[in-house]
Amino acid sequence: MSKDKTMRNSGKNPQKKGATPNAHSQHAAGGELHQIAGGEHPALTTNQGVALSDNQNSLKANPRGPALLEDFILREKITHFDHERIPERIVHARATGVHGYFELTTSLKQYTTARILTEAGEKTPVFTRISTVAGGAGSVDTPRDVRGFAVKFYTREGNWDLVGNNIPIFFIQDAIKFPDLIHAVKMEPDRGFPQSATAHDTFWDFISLTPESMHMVMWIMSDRTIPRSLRMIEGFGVHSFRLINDAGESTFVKFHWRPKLGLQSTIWDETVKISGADQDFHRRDMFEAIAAGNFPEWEFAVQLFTQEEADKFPFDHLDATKLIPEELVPLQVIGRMVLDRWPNNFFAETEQVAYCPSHVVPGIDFSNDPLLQGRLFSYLDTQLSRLGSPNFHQIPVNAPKCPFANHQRDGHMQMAQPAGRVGYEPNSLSENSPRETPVKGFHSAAVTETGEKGRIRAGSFADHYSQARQFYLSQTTYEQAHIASALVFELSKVEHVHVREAMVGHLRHIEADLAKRVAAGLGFDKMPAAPVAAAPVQEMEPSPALQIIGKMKPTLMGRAIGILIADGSDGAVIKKIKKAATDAGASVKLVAPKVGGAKLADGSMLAADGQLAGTPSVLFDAVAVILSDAGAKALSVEGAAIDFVRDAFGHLKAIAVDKGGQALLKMAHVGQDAGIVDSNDKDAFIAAAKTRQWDREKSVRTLA
Ligand code: HDE
Repeated sequence: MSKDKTMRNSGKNPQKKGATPNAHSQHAAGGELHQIAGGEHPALTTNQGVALSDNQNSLKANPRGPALLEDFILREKITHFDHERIPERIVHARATGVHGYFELTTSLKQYTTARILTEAGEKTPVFTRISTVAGGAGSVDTPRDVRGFAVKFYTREGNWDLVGNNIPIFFIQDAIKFPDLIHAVKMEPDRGFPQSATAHDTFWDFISLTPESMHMVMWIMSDRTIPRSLRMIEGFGVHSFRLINDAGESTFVKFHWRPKLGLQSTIWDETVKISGADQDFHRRDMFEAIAAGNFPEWEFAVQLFTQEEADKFPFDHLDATKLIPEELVPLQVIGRMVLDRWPNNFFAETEQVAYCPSHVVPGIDFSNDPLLQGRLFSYLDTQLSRLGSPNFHQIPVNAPKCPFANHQRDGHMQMAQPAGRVGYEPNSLSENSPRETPVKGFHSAAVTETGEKGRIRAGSFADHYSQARQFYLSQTTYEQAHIASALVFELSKVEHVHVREAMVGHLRHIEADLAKRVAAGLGFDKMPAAPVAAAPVQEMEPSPALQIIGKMKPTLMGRAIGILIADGSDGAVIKKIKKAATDAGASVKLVAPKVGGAKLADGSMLAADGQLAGTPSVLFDAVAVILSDAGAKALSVEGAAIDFVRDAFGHLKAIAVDKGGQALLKMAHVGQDAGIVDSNDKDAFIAAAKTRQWDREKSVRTLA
């Protein structure tokens, strides 16, 4: 074949019968040409609707010659590609977004006019985006980090965005500190790392100089920041908001989301290994759950309180570093959210969705929390730079689902085509142009503001340690140990000794034993000095609702069980365990040295769901190891098999074993305890799998 003789259409990709039509083709102009292409599918066109004859070869002066500038098809395609990325969010770049609905179960009619909170039984569509904070869009799902929990309610009275986190408080009290906080936590600017971890000098330097962060430090060092699944985290609106009723009276409110599957976290060593085994661990978990019809669900609850009640709190509810303990103001469950539809397109929806705390509806209003007040500015501003136009509300995921109309006009990427001469209000020229709604339109709470103008931090914001202490003392001993160990881990990554010392100094105000444990873990031979506290530390009642372990649910719903098998395994035992786990609500995966499966004792082949080296036990909540004696022997020299059982044990998981499984445990030097269960006793295994073997932990690692 001569060099110049080329195959013009090589690489053509015939579309399969019944394949999903390309949604983009809906926008292509109709016409004969577009229908005839290939007979069954729409024509591939340029963005101007011109059908392409060849999508494999650019236009060249001759078959081996230079490309021609005239190739408008190549230029259009490459130019569009070059501009595919938009600036990622400065924070919360990495996320998972899902559609669903909110259903009100109890009316708050006496407190608010907001229809979404008054019509029990009514369903409102939502789009929920759960994110990490510090890492970029391509970072892993599982760093130790706060999770953003943002919900856009498409209500009949306009969009309401509740842009919260999975922790009910925040690092700082005033929005003016936010850029400093974020510059400290993000990758260090000279070296470009770490990408998504808090365990580095600049973060802890800033924190150690910011006593108001100490309560948040307790939360982020707890296992709340290493969740097992996005379906197993709580969400909080954080700030106090106001509800306003039809008499114009306002009541303060805090918003809470509580997961139906209960809270659950991972063990730090497990988290570290998950990051390697599956960078998309949380996104995949959500995707698979939705695909399987296991729709995640949260209760929606409120804490309601008046100004008079707030005046009696031993803290200021306008200070976002404080929470209102459930024991002080109980939660009232008023609704639920179900997430049931994965987006069609990640970029169009999860990336382009634009949340703004300033998006509220009539009947909901803001408090004076200075952090919230700053956020009311920041989000609209950031959407303008991220999405490039004040018309970002026209992007389908952002557009209200109720009618909206005003006289705002033009701008980049204007999609609307308003007709007529009138683009202003008031006017007398247009009968049906939009007008004000004096009574039912948005009204702010009628509050009187007095006092001295200035850059002043309220004295009522001065207590930085009492709730940090309350949080620590409310934890189980296991959780306290995890907090102490996390602090030792994080501060061990800090090069500057004076920063480590300053942090331990703060801990002395929080709890003496915690300070001692961390100091010992860091190898200090004497206790660093405690800084002067701006307000005396108050002794507050412990709040068990702040625990994770106390909020775990004994269930296998939403959990995953891995069964390790090999050639010679007993099929009947595998089947029994699999059925028991599936009946209890778990998803089950078979793991074998080869993904093609294992040849069972009876000679039949059983396909595996995962290959051993790529499917470690960190991906499961409990495991079973079902092996023949020969299978156990063969696996005893496989590092991945040894790690499988050692990690399952080290991460406090239940392990069901038959005789061969027990042999592998022995060869891996894994001990025995109540969490190691005979595979014949399926009930014992299911019961053990519903929890973690907390007592085991002291036998597998030194906790600070
Ligand atoms: Fe945000 N935050 N934030 N934040 N935040 C953003 O807005 C900001 C704060 C939260 O899934 C940005 O659209 C300031 C508290 C979530 O798209 C930006 C302050 C809480 C998300 C911004 C805070 C949050 C963001 C970046 C201090 C919990 C992701 C991209 C006053 C209540 C939303 C964007 C999504 C995102 C600013 C503090 C939650 C820059 C100035 C407190 C869940 O506007």
